[in-house]
Amino acid sequence: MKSRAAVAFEAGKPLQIVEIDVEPPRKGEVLVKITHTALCHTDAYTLSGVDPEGVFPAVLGHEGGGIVVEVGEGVTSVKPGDHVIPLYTAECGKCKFCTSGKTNLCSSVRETQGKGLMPDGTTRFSYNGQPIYHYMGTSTFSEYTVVAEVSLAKVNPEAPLEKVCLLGCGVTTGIGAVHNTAKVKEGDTVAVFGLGAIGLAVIQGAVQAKAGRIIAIDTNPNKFILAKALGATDCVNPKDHDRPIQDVIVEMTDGGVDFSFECIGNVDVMRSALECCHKGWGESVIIGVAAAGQEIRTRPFQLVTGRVWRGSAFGGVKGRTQLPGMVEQVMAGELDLDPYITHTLPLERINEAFDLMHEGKSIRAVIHY
Ligand code: NAD
Ligand code: AHE
Ligand code: ZN
Repeated sequence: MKSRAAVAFEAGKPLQIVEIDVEPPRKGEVLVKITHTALCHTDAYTLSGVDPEGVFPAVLGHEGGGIVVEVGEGVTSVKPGDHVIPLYTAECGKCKFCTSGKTNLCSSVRETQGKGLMPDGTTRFSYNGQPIYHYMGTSTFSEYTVVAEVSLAKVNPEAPLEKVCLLGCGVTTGIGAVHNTAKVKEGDTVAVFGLGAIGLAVIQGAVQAKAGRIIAIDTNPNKFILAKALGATDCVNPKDHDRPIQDVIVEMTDGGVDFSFECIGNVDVMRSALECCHKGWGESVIIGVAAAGQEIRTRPFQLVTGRVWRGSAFGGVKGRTQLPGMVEQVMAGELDLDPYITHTLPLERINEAFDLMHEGKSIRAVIHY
């Protein structure tokens, strides 16, 4: 079939809106009509060319929602008409990782996913007879995409896909990192570095956990308005200080925070996030993605004296098990996604959405087909 898609033909170049060919789903695969997709900074990271797993030409996009059109052989958990959120972190329920009870990092399709291929090692997309690669197992920048069954969360069909598509990455990642990775408790002090969708979702999660103090840090002061509205108690701009930001936070908090979250992808900020943690127990969670070749540094004494460095992927959330419940929270008014949606644009204007992100003017731009 034909599908409108925004294709990344080359690293560092704008996407091109073209009509691609999409093959039917094979065994264990599902054809999904994407109705909405948002952009995440990770899409921009891969498009920039520094992602070691970035292959071109590709259909990017990993924060979407849609409707099942057709299922391949053996698919039993979804059927045509079901509403779904594609998952870049699959959940097969059977692999060593899924059965460990320790992680959400399912291994079932991860290897081929990282090469831009479906689990059988081939691609379902082509343009003028040339193969186009998949991305993160989701490729939501195509109106029709093929996704592995294990990479689909079936959600309430009454839920607004133009909003719950955000649960495909950013909001789930931030909220999940607070509850599943850090396990923030009532009264804890939290520092959040970077106030895009991920950092704002960390704030929302910290409020849910009844954190005592939530310190929001960004070099763009325009981000403080929403951070405060979502529950940040203090806002700090590193540009307002002529000493390391970790020193400022340590002074503000009588020795450091209980938890910090790096939501930027900047290895220098990752160091600040670790070093603003309290001696003896403070924990820092890296969420931001930094390119291959980048390395984190700190004096080992920081760890010897009790600080802990962790990382979090998709907020530690098991998508097929947990996303339906998060969608219900949205339906019940317990989780508000509206503040994140700063722009809504048709697919044809997706490059403007990337510009808005780079200019720091958007939190999430939702693209509709
Ligand atoms: P974003 O671009 O919308 O937000 C980043 C924010 O960081 C912006 O507000 C920017 O002003 C701020 N910032 C930039 N440099 C700064 C600095 N030196 N000090 C303080 N603030 C600074 O990005 P996003 O979509 O929210 O994504 C954030 C990061 O999280 C990206 O690296 C993305 O790839 C990553 N990410 C990781 C996961 C995961 O599962 N680990 C999931 C989603 C996104
Ligand atoms: N290909 C990238 C991977 C970067 C990365 O860490 N991705 C996050 C999700 S970012 C979503 O916006 C993740 O889940 N990582 C775990 C995984 O299995 O990929 C690179 O830099 O190599
Ligand atoms: Zn993302």
